[in-house]
Amino acid sequence: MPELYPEIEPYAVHRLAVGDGHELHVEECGTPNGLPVVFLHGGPGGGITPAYRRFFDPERYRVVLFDQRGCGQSTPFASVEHNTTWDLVADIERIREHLRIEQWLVFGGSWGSTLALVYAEEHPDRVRGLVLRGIFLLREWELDWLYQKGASRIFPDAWESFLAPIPAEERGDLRAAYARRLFGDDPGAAQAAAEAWSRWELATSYLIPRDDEESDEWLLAFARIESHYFMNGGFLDAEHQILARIDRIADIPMTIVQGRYDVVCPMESAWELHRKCPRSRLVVVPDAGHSSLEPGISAALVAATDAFAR
Ligand code: STX
Repeated sequence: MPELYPEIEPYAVHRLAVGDGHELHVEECGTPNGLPVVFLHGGPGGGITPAYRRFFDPERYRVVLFDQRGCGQSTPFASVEHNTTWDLVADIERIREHLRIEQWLVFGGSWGSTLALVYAEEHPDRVRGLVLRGIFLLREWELDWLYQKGASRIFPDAWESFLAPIPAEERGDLRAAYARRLFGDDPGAAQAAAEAWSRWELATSYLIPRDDEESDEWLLAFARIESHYFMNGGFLDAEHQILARIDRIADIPMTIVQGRYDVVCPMESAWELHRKCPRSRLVVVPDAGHSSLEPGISAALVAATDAFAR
């Protein structure tokens, strides 16, 4: 993938106890005295992978990546106890303070864009800039689009597999039907539900289909944590919270990268955010869907972080 920087290993790895029994896996890559950036992954529950280190020039950036509560190498695994948007915002601050960083660039896609915006609105003085991709504002229509009716019309084949674990009489509220299985007392049913849930999202993430090889553990954590957040409106105080508070971050430089054919997070949200932030720059990638690892999206993200570093 020439559009990304070369693979690198972290120069430091931390385990940070953040309270409530949670411990976070935190990595630092690149240059210790470089420009600090924090990477916020998707899902919630998606975790980080080595490819995510490659959006940043390792000679110019000090890159901080971490697995959010309950996923990746953070523990306890797949836990949704004490796991809310506000816990994650507090964790980002704990990481920043632990690493003695005053201000940083905040980089996030999909759910990572949601969390980046909530964090920036709570702590605008800590944010030097925002690079956001596949904008997700966690409103009811965005959840319905992906998990009830909308994306289903574009991917009717994959949708059949998403519906399969749920009997017809429960399909009026698919998120609730899934939550009952993901958090019920039948581990086999929970794992089967997790697979169907997570594979639906992977199937809809790419313009050109890819085969993702995800472990059973990854499928379970991703589905459980997403379900928990989406059954609770992302723990936001109001459905339209992010846009209602957008004036708090009006002066922060923002680049938005959006795939034209993003079916997971349709471009309407990116457009609304751009319209509400007159100083933001919107880069629409004409031949891409949702994933940050699609070539056009990766190239636009690297161009955005390069521009911030200059
Ligand atoms: N979830 C959107 C999201 O953040 C509604 C997301 N979608 N797919 C992903 O994340 C992975 C790339 C982690 C699979």
